[in-house]
Amino acid sequence: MLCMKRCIFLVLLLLIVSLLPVPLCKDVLAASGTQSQAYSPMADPGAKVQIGSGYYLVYGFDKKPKLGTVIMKVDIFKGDGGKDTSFQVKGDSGMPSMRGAHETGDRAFQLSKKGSYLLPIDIVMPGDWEIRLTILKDGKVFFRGRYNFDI
Ligand SMILES: [Cu+2]
Repeated sequence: MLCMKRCIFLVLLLLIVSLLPVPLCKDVLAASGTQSQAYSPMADPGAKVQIGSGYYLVYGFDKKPKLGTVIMKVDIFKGDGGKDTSFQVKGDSGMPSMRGAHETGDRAFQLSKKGSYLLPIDIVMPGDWEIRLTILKDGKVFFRGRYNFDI
């Protein structure tokens, strides 16, 4: 009888131990936030990108991205055409082929007087680049999109 109890205890313990690492790994991956899959590819600079019912954004750069610093600009519009500045915009950038080497982590775009969201992006070497946008409304993620380009 004692042995039976011990066996059941051991089986339960094994089950718990074998199940634990899976959710832990998923949490760590989700927290790193650098997985491209979570970000949908966006249309090219200058084009309308739908970001949810009734809203779209248009993004661009102060010059064609090249080595050095470029300023990224994001304008968010309500369906009727007016700018909406009630969002929070964050940007992460890096090279997909060198994951983790140049990632800046999410940085906040600054709202300009003209109602545009601005963020300097440092392109530090030639190759494949990715900018990942996160748009929040009332502190909740509203949209995630990425722009991939080569320098
Ligand atoms: Cu690199």
